[in-house]
Amino acid sequence: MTITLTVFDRSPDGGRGLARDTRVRWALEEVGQPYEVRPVTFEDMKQPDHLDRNPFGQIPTYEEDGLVLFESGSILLHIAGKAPGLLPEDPQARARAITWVFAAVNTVEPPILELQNAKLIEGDKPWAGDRLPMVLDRIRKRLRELSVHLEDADWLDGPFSAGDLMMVSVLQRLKPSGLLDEYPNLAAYVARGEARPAYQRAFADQYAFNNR
Ligand code: GTB
Repeated sequence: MTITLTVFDRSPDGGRGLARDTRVRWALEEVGQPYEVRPVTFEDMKQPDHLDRNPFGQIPTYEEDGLVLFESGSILLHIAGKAPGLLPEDPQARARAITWVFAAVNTVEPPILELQNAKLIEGDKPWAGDRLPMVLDRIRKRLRELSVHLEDADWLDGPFSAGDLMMVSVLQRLKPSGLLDEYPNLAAYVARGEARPAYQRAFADQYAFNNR
């Protein structure tokens, strides 16, 4: 069984690990599953071959024995469901870990993505200066809430899980903004995730790939 991920041929971040293949690589490393990558350019992503894998023309996609998946959250849950290490056995703890994956992509990630849009896409619009503080407020609200929940725990709900993997991946996008440092327990939480050997391997592989 060969697993193949599509990844940026050259990630625009030059290998800082911010593209969404990193979270999938990390999950595969956590469960000890080898994989191959298929690089695609921005042009390739919009061609029929890739649109068959992901109708939205994005990376990452995941192929395994004729199964083709897109959406990093769905891919993560598929990987986590097949091997021990990312989801607890206890049904209630498992359901809570899955809840945290959704919280990461559905509740915390959207305002963070808005910040990228506000800076990179809308930065030159006449109203950009008025909008930015509102976007920052929405992010701070989520960070405050998450910080209160985490308190001084290592992970969101007991042992490290897929929920932490996704939440750390989502929060990493904020590092350049400095916002994360306003919440020291969240900054430490992200650092804890990044210190995991599986993350280190995933990061090193995507870095080497993007700098080949
Ligand atoms: N909801 C989907 C998922 O979770 O898988 C979103 C997938 C997605 O946004 N993929 C992006 C993509 O394919 C790459 S990760 N974009 C190309 C397109 O839409 O045409 C987003 C990303 C890109 C670049 C950086 N960077 O350079 O810092 C960071 C994150």
